[in-house]
Amino acid sequence: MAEVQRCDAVVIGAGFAGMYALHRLRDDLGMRVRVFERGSGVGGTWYWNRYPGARCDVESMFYSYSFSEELEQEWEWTERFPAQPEILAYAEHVADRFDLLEDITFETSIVSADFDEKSREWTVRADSGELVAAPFLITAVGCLSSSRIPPFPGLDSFRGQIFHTGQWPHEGVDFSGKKVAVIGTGSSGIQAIPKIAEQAGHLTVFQRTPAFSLPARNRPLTAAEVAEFKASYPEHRAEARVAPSGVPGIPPVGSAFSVSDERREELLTERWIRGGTSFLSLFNDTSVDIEANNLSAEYVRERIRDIIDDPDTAQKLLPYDYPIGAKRICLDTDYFATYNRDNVDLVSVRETPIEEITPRGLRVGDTEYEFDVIVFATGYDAMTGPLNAIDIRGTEGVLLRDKWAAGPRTYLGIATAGFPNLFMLTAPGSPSVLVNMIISIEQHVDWVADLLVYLREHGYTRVEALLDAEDSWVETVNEAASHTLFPRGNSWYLGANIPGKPRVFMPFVGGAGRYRKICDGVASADYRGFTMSAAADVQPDAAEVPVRN
Ligand code: N01
Repeated sequence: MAEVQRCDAVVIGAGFAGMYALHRLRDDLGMRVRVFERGSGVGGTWYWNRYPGARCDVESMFYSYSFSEELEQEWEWTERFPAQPEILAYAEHVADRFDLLEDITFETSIVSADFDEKSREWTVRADSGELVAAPFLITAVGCLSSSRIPPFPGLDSFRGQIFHTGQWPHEGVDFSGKKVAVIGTGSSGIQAIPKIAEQAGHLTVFQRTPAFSLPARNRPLTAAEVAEFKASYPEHRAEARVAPSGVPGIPPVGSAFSVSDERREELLTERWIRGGTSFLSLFNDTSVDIEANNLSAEYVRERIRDIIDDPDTAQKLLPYDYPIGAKRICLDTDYFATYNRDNVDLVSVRETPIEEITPRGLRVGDTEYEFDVIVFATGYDAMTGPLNAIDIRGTEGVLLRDKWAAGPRTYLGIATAGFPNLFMLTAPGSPSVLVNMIISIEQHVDWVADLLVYLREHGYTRVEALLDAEDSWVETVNEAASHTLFPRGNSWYLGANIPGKPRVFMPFVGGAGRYRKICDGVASADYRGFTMSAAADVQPDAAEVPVRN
């Protein structure tokens, strides 16, 4: 039996959430923290997603930590939307600058975590066999970190190379002269396809559902605009923290029906030319009214028809299956134009799915396609996948994944009843993936840090979400989504991309600003909805008496 190491908090994951949690808890609260990370470096999503074209769709100046003025002043972003290598370099810089590496154990996955009611400690077990006990467990496992290759028959038989965009080899992939397949046309596929097409001998894209994609219009940032931005960083950050999307935007002009057809076309064109996701927030009813939504959707379809030379290919690429924005909007650079290249073909697998992977390629109906390389851009078991992959056992030995068998249940998207002293950063029930992730992460970590200080000041050693508070929050999250068009897309937000996964809309759609207010309100009401107690409150073998709710 391995010896149990002890510390004050265990953090799982060294992406942006885990790194900031380590810094706050260790450097501001003086806690002894151990972080475990399955990769060999920091950066999370940006460590794994090294596929060609990988780029963030939140602008650089906002997709960065705000906790350190020195950091935000010294780091130089070079492009409007940061590319993966630059974001990874930034994460590595943060790790060095704040001496994070010494407390992170790399290439180590946590396989189980058990809460012991007597000692009020979590004991985590790593795949290395190491055991660590700590009063607090913080998961920073990411929302999109369980990559998924559909279980096609014959997968193992393929004689060429297979890659998933979310597990890209560090040394890169040379597609020169090769026959390449890309399966999947979500954000990852849409970014990778133009880059792969530039290099490959021939590229065949297998598309099941055509996606809405907007031009990113990425460009280098000028020194003058960076300097101007940095001069008023505090104001920009303050705005970002309360903005619905975690990025300050231009306020909507009103309903899509409040302007004439000509004016609407003009406004949509302005946003299309501007690039980025602000196209979707032009009108205040795009995400809630299907008729209004269809006006923006049709504008995008028209642009696709304009761009694609071959009418049959254009027809296949037109997205009609869901309202624009109901699945995560994609941003691209030359995605649609790529289908005008001679070395690119599009195969729709909507009616006739991919039946099997063969030794030479893959088969759709009676047709076998031959490839040297197959790239799976087939997405993730989102949000719950990374948490459910760990055997997390709360009180009475209940497994988190069993508690969540019919869908995730949390209080505020951060805690769950029956799992004391567990904080799940950007978990289901929080805005997370619907807003600027760095804003979500900083808000969660700061909120948890404040709660830990509160516990310490009051001598409490145990904190747990109350079931009533959790039920009511789950209702709030469902209710918020039900007023939008989000449930009409078969998205990973809903778990709809995984056969058999419960169909539950997981993120909170109320926006970053509103959510922050709710969390702050809970904190200032002495953490309403949580029960807390001191160790001395518990008599041996007596039921614990909650001292607060
Ligand atoms: O994954 P996805 P992703 N046969 O799930 C298809 C973030 N991200 O990695 O739509 C054939 O969106 C599937 O088809 P369908 C961002 O939040 C951000 O692209 O289910 N096809 C779909 O086309 C994003 O939303 C950035 O019918 C199959 C694709 O695979 C999230 O990550 C960049 C199939 C999966 O799309 C996930 O994006 C990249 C099958 N059996 C990612 N199974 C930026 O910041 C699945 N598909 C810009």
